[in-house]
Amino acid sequence: MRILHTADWHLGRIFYNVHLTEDQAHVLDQFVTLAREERAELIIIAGDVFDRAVPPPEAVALWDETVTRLVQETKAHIVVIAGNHDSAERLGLNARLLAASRVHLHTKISQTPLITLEDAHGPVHVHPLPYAEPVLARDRLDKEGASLIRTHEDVLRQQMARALKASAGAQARHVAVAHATVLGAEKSDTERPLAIGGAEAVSADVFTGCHYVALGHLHRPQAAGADHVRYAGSLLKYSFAETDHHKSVTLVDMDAKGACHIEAISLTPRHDVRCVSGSFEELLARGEADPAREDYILAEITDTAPVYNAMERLRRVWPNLMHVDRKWLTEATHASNRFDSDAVKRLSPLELFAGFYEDMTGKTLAEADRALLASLLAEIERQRREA
Ligand SMILES: [Mn+2]
Repeated sequence: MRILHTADWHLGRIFYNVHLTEDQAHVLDQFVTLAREERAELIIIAGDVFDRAVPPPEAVALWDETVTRLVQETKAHIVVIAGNHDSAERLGLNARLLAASRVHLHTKISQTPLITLEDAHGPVHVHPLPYAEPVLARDRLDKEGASLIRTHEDVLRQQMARALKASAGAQARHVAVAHATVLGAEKSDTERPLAIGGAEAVSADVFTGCHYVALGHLHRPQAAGADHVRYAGSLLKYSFAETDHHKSVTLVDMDAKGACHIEAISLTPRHDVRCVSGSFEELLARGEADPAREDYILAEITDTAPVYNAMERLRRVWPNLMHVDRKWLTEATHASNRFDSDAVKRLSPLELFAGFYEDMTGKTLAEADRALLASLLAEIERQRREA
């Protein structure tokens, strides 16, 4: 069976005030072409289809267009699960009707986690395991409280047990689809944490008995513990923490016994996401010579002297400059944290401001400015008392 595995589309994502819908449409067009040309039999989207529970209309339209094209232009079954960013109810709209059109939307944990497909070698059992909070899973799967579900791993163990029970006795190949943090994989700061302090991590052995595990949630394409337990990674680079990722989708050829040949295939984004660092003058020159000036750029300026209007001036060379970091300012801010909080509380607003001014400019606040500030603070205090 030929499987095309992707995840974390985050349709409707806004990146520094830029709606990424056109960027997403650009790679999804390539994705549909790839699915058609590679003759995928099973297309898996492993959660976080949308970036938000209530996605903007243009994101919904892009989803509608892409799913319709996948159905019309391929013969594949399309299996979709909900991730932690998706609304189970909204993503699951018309799920029972769409199943007849080869679109299998598994967004609710109460759905039976089994779709049985056939290829030339026999059946393949696909187990979609949508994301659910432990407290919700306990309510839906464990009403009598017979087995306590406390962690994300407990949820997935319970989901896998139901999946294997539903396909009991079948000597078949199994594919699981899940949205989770599986041990042995590397996070990238962009994924919204599922729980505090590592409690979200799931051992890969919950998927024992599966021949391929199609994962979503972590944005870097990678294997988790074993080659056949794999994150496809996100559709695009969704933060400046992901600049070194090689985004791809995963093409899997599963043989008669369930052994998988795995290949990562890159799609070409409309804009790359990059960081550049140097003095303001260096960056201006580098931008002039940049063959990819339309990319999404974060610029770190190393100058210590103030640079007037850096953002606007750098945008003349990089029109999609998203943010300017001033290295010295960031470091100065860290240095100013040397005040412990008790000491800060004992300082008057005037002393606090004078300290801040000195940290930022390297100069002491002039006596005239100090007097002006004192009178302003007194006026604010007087108005506050009268209010
Ligand atoms: Mn996620």
